[in-house]
Amino acid sequence: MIEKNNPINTITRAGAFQRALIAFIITLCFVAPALSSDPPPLRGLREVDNMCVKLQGGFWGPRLKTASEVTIPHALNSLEKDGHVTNFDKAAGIAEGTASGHAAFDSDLYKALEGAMYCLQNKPDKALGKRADGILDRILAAQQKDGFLVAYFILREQKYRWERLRTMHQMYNAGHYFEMAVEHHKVTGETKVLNSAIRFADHIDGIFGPNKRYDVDGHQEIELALVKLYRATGKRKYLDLARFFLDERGHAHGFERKPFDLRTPVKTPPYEKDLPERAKRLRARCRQRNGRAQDHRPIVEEKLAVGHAVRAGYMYAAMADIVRFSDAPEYDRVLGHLWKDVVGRKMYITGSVGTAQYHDEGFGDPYLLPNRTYCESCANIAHVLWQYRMALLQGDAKYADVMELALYNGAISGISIAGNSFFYQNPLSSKGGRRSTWIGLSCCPTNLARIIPQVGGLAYARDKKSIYVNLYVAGQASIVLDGTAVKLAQKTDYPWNGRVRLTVTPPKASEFNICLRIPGWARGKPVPGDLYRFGDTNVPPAGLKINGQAADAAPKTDGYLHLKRTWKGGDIVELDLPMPVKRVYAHEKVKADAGKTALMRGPIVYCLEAVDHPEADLSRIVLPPKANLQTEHREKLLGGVTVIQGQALVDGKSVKMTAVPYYAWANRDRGAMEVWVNESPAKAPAPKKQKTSRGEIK
Ligand code: FUB
Ligand code: ZN
Repeated sequence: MIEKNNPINTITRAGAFQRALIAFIITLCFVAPALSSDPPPLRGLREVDNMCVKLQGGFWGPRLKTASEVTIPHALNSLEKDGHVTNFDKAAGIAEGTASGHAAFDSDLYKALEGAMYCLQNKPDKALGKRADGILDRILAAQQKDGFLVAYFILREQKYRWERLRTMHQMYNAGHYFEMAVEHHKVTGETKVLNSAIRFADHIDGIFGPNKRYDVDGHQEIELALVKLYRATGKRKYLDLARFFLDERGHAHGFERKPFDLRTPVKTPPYEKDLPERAKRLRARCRQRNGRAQDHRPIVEEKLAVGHAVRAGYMYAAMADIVRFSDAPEYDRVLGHLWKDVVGRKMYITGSVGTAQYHDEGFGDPYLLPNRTYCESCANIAHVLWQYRMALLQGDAKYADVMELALYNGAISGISIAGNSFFYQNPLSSKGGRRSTWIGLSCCPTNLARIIPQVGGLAYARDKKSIYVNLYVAGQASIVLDGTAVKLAQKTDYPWNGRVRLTVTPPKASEFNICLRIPGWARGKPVPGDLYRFGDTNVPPAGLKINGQAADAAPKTDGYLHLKRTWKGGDIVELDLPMPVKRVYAHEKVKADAGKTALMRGPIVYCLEAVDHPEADLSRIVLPPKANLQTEHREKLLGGVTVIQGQALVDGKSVKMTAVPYYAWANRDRGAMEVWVNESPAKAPAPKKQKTSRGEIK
């Protein structure tokens, strides 16, 4: 497999003397696909695809290298070992035996392959390309004549392919297949996988929809994937099907659409009548608790974020896409309520979500945010993907603020610095955690394998006349504005300091806007809303220079600094976002954080680890309000991090306190960890142990 479609790779390989030619190629690369099959949104901003961004050096460059050299190969090895790939061989009839694992096994493989595609978009890698291609051929061989492709059902329950949708993840598998297929097509230009995805999507479209069968999957994912498929093919029916699956939630589904009525009796489907009693009870509980799958009332009537946090995140992401690509003001309104509920009442300072209070891997009650919590890696990743789409939809920096917070903290805490071990849960307080090298239910490892290599695609946005810089990431981008490709190079050590140098190279001098996000933390707020606040809201103002001349760095009310001018090749923008250490306090209704503070610097949330405090019990450490805090960058620690140090107290005695980035915890000796630190000796009551659906959190 070759990465022939990647324009950035083309740029890198070519010599400087070819610049004019490259500009031409870039224009062709970007304008052609945009005109043929990627319909522009009706509202909001457009993406700058991962294909058009190359992250190099800085924070993400080494992480991308780890993703392609360690995480993806490790994931593929583990998936092969656990039978995810041989399931397809069996389904194709070239190996013997029945399906291994659970019904969602296919999706894990698709996510790891999707991660491989993002890696290839960033950098050609023959070996990885070849390996992925080999696996893809084995998947393709299993596809049924009518397009159906779920190994578990092909092997075990052909008759019941589209039954038990609440629990069996048929469409969840399909969605992950579509997402991967679209990325495969982008990077290879080949159509074999995309065509297979289209056949599967057409098969589904033939069964579900208005005047066909009215039903939905228990685990949302296919909705956002169908939007991607619509954009890759230009076929409107996939967008309509995505909308159908969203609109259909909350109705008494089955074979006809019923008006929403909570009292509608839940019937046991005939094929479940022979199940053992326990399984019957479980299924019934699943059906009754449809809030778990956001299926308890129609979306347009929803005001609160409830239920399984991964399903919610993917669903909200799809809703934002639907607003952008079709006319759906009612979804826009609902998204406004949901966003306020999550960001204003149900989110941790790490940007993580999902307390699993109701044993459903889901959202809990407002302000009930215990620090020994669940916060599944997948939920935090889904949250990033939702906020990314909100940023595109609304063009307001506050959404990218939350995306950044969740990305740098709650999402990447799920993976070790070495890239080969993973957390399923991401608590903010622990007696000692260790990431697992693999998890049989590998939704989280494979989600981590796909989120890191797609960070380039989250960094920018555009409209006809503006480039939006949402993430400060070292590397290059090629951004099409009104038919012209502008090259943008970023140099930065962000998030370790806030200095960013941008070199702007349009093919010829032209007028457009560059909109730089001035993060909330640089404007005195750790998050939009009042769930968390800085103790000291004064932040030194951002500095800005254009071609060495100081310029006004005040953002507009949308949180962006709008730089409108005639840009010419080699123009340089220097942004300086001062990054003092900040103490964060939670809203008084968050009882778990009463009397405590968290430390934040830039977008990074810190924690204390036992390994840095061998003499002290972390829960007894008190950081007095006036304690002086210093920072030091340590290149050799935890892959290179800035630590925060100061004098704290333990039982009245002074001790040295060292805080490290939360995402980097549990990469050294196993021991306790706390994000929230006491500010006074009066301790908050010990958090209650919580049981979750995946066992007890210690
Ligand atoms: O069910 C598929 C995935 O497994 C979910 O998204 C995770 O929460 C885990 O239950
Ligand atoms: Zn997961």
